[in-house]
Amino acid sequence: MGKFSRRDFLKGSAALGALVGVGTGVGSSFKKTKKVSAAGNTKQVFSACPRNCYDTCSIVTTVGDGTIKFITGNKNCTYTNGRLCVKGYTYPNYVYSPDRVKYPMKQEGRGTGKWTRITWDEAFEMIANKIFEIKKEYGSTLPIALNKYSGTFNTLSYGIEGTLSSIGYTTRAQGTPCWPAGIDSQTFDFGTIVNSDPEAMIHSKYILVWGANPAWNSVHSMNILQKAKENGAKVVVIDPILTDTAANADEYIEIKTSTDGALALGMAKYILDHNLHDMDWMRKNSVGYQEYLNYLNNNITLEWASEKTGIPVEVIERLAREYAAAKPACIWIGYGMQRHTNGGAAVRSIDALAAMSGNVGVLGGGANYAQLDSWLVNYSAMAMSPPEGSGGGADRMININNFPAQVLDLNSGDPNKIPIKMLWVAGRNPIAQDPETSVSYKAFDSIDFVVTADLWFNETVAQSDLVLPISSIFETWGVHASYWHYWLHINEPAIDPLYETKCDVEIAMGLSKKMNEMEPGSCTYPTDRTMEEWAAMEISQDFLNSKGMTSYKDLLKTGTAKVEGYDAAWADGVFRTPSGKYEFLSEKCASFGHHALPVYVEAKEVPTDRPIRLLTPHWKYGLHSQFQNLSWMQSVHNEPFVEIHPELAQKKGIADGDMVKVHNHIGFVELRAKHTLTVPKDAVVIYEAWYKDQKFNVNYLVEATPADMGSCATGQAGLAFHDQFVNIDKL
Ligand SMILES: Nc1nc2c(c(=O)[nH]1)N[C@H]1C(S)=C(S)[C@@H](COP(=O)(O)OP(=O)(O)OC[C@H]3O[C@@H](n4cnc5c(=O)[nH]c(N)nc54)[C@H](O)[C@@H]3O)O[C@H]1N2
Ligand SMILES: Nc1nc2c(c(=O)[nH]1)N[C@H]1C(S)=C(S)[C@@H](COP(=O)(O)OP(=O)(O)OC[C@H]3O[C@@H](n4cnc5c(=O)[nH]c(N)nc54)[C@H](O)[C@@H]3O)O[C@H]1N2
Ligand SMILES: [Mo]
Repeated sequence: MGKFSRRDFLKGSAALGALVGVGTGVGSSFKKTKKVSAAGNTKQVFSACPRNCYDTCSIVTTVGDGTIKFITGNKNCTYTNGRLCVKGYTYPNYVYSPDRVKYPMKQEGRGTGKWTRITWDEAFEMIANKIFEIKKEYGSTLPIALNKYSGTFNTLSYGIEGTLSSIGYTTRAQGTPCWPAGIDSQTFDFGTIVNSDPEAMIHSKYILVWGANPAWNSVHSMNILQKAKENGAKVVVIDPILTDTAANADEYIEIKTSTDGALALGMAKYILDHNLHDMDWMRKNSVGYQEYLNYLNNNITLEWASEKTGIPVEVIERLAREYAAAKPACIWIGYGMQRHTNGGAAVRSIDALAAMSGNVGVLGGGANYAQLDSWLVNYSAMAMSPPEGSGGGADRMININNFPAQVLDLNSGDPNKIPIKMLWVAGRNPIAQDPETSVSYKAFDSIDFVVTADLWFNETVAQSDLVLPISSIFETWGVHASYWHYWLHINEPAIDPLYETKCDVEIAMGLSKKMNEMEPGSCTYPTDRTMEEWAAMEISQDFLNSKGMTSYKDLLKTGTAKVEGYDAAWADGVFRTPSGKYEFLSEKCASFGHHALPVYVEAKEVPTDRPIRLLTPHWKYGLHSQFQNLSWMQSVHNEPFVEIHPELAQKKGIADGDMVKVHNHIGFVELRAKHTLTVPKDAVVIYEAWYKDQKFNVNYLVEATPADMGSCATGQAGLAFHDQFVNIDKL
């Protein structure tokens, strides 16, 4: 058994241990697709989109004469349902983009753009020399850091983790910017995260989309919401922004940012007062319900909830009544709403609302946030152990959500601190995506040697000494799970790797081989396994057995198969908490310094010198820094903008289309203002979008403010991306 707990990398979650509860004995009932077409010399292979996205689509790729002809969604996966998103359909452009990193290259002076092509052998030798030098000087490999996150979630991209473990103990970025506060909440309440199969939302009669924007971030779920509506469900969106999801819903509730806990508690109070709660369910399945009901009785009023949230009392009452009366009613808890200093507490209040109203464990119900139960994979390429007697004793974890500041601290020259001398970046673009961009640049400057493995010359590559060219998913093998739906996909290479690109595991093996040539026995990572062999090792036997399959080759017939048993999460009433019940009162939560009950926690106070809230949610045409670097994007989206309510704009003398400066105590950006009634009057919205060949980066304005929760399940607190405050002035 390797030394990894999956928390080290998989969106940082530790709550993954229990891979139980997967339906067994379910016979395989796939449509057998004919894979090799008779027409001409084209063939079809199954691919999978590896991006960090709810939807994780299964793809059918048509290949002719060794090139990708076209791609489409795989119908065998009823979630993908034969369709891709606007970004996904551009994959052929992505693969054949002239902008790709084609060869290993070294840069003469970081940020100069003076790149010279080198051979793989030279690249591996440079890296190996640096590792040996560090080991000699420090007696351990702790000065080597790995910063890896979500550029790809192909489980076969976790390779460099294994190589680094095979040389000794190193420093790792731990945690996740996505969703940790909510994971902790659900860990305290349910024992871990398990959402009902999103496809089961068609059975809902009432759906609250609470702080999520699937119209942009999970487009395939919109299809399910639409079906639910056709079946008679009402869809209500709760968000400070009138999003495209809200525009497609039956009702939009504008809530004051970071007050969701008050709305959930207010609704629960109404339900309790009107005897609409499910006492039987609570008695049978939960602990601490009496304390929770007392808290509602003694502390919560509808007037208070209305004042906090800005939602009229009558509206809260009606929402509560409708939600409690519709059986079943489902809540989709988004990641956006928990990126706050009280986000974890808010999710606990929403969980409690679902539980007290009898909507947990029922088909079409749930407090659906995320899941990792379907990740029935072996992480074979990363599960390696350090050699006996490795110096350092254990890997050193530093917070991914405050990585630059922590690197600077270690590199401050304090003789008691082991510095970071070498950094390996893969599947990450920290200069673009991390908060406090100015600090990121300084942190990179303080590190001797930076290697980045990527497909593109992104902002982080620009700050590296060496770039290693990565092959796309169409050029390698993969096994892919989602954190939302329950399909497990296999990805077969569609074409040979272009140029001199390699996938992360091939790089891991190549480095191991080089190190052993130079110093025999210095790295125990395998050196000569094929990617197909790794793929064969990756899928768990339990999963194959449950589908009546014997090997990964069976999965290649359909490209995908569903993990069964999750139509209604927690239907068995067996929770993974210490008590085995749903915990309204959680001692574990208290042991992490929070209240044991799902109480209201005040929002972060608005600073008087920067009174305007900055929201930086995710953007429809990009996935973080990805896709937006491609030329096709320029025709639809080529200039950064800030959305501002006309009332606020008028106060500031800002006309629609004016250039403005958005600034605070840590930085500023200059961009064009767009008037819109869809944003709150006390906030401005800048999507965390990226622009080709432009220096614009909204994260110059974003401070590394921790969210309230995350350290229990992911090792580190989340990031309060949406508790940022700025000023705005006309330029
Ligand atoms: N202001 C603000 N900032 C945010 C957020 C926000 O809401 N607001 N959201 C945060 C969230 S939720 C997230 S998840 C992070 C995402 O931050 P990152 O994980 O850094 O995200 P990406 O830009 O998707 O991917 C990083 C890089 O991975 C590369 N890559 C793709 N495939 C591979 C591969 O197979 N191998 C290797 N080695 N590299 C590959 C891509 O080309 C890309 O350059 O951003 C966070 N940043
Ligand atoms: N197209 C596209 N799809 C993506 C991504 C992408 O970058 N682009 N990123 C992927 C990743 S890594 C992630 S983590 C997910 C993110 O998926 P989401 O969490 O859905 O993403 P966000 O857009 O950051 O936030 C969703 C909504 O939360 C709202 N929100 C913010 N604060 C509050 C609050 O206090 N209360 C309430 N009720 N709502 C609030 C925002 O206004 C926003 O509309 O999407 C994934 N899918
Ligand atoms: Mo994310």
